Amino acid sequence: MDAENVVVESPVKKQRDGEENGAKALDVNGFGLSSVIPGWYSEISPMWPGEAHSLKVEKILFQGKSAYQNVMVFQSSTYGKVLILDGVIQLTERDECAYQEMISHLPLCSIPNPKKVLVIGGGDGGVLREVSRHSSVEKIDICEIDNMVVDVSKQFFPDVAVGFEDPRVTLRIGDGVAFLKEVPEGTYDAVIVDSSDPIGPAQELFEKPFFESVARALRPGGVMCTQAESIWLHMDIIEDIVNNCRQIFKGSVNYAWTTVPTYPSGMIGFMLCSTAGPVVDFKYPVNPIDEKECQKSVRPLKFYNSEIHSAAFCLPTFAKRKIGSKAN
Ligand code: SPM
Repeated sequence: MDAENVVVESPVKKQRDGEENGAKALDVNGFGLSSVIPGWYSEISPMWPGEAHSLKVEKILFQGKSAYQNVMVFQSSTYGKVLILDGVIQLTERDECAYQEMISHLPLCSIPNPKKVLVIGGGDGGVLREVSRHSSVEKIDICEIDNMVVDVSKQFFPDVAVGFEDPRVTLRIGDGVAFLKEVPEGTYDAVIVDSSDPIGPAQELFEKPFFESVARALRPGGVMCTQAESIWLHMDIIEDIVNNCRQIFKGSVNYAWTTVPTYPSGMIGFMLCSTAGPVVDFKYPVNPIDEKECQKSVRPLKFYNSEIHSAAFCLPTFAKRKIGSKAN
């Protein structure tokens, strides 16, 4: 497939900008024209109205439709291969480290000796790759709803999907919400929720009943880390998440963030919470990753280190005013 104009509209169930539908948001000049440059992929969605990050497309490698979403992979000219779900960039080969390493090591380096870890979503395998670096971990369960994401990642992103090769990993294809309801109370030391945005198949992963199930599945002093959107774009969503987590998790509740150049606004946040029990101070990692352990792994860390761990919890003033007072 040659690179032509690539515009994929996101199916949005929950409008947050008052537009009636995605098409209206695309009609930027009254003539039904979008601001797409031929041969470029532009990420246009009512979730980030008025802006669209673009990447030059060298070649479209895969386009498919699963039972849940549209799946696309293309070769970009500057960020390597790119995985798109329902028109939204999930990862690029160049900057995926900044997301996968942080969503995994922020929680796992915050508690001593994590042994049992659950990943919800994360079907590309990148979080598994990172969790596998921890030698204390004995069991890694993953529940991903969409088998096509797993297959496409194994085919096009071997350095990411390598996470599935660890013998400690058990993959279940299914609904993470339903899976968690069946998990015996207190099973996991850590639950990592690597979801897409709160539209389409991931919507329930941002709602209160889901966080209640996560808290139930954790042992006392266990930790959750979930994708928690951008302070530049989605303060309303973040405030909802913080309010819900504050009510449910009786230990610590903190927001951290990382830079991801190919995500809208160039950053994305994480909500880190712990259940009542041994105190977890997320800002100061008690379980640093051993350099030697990392060298044994598939590749050295590219982004995470103990300094950036603590720095990730420093918030700009406007965000501190909104969420800092509610978190701790
Ligand atoms: N393992 C990588 C999967 C990535 N999951 C999160 C993707 C989020 C994409 N949207 C970012 C929008 C930021 N507001």
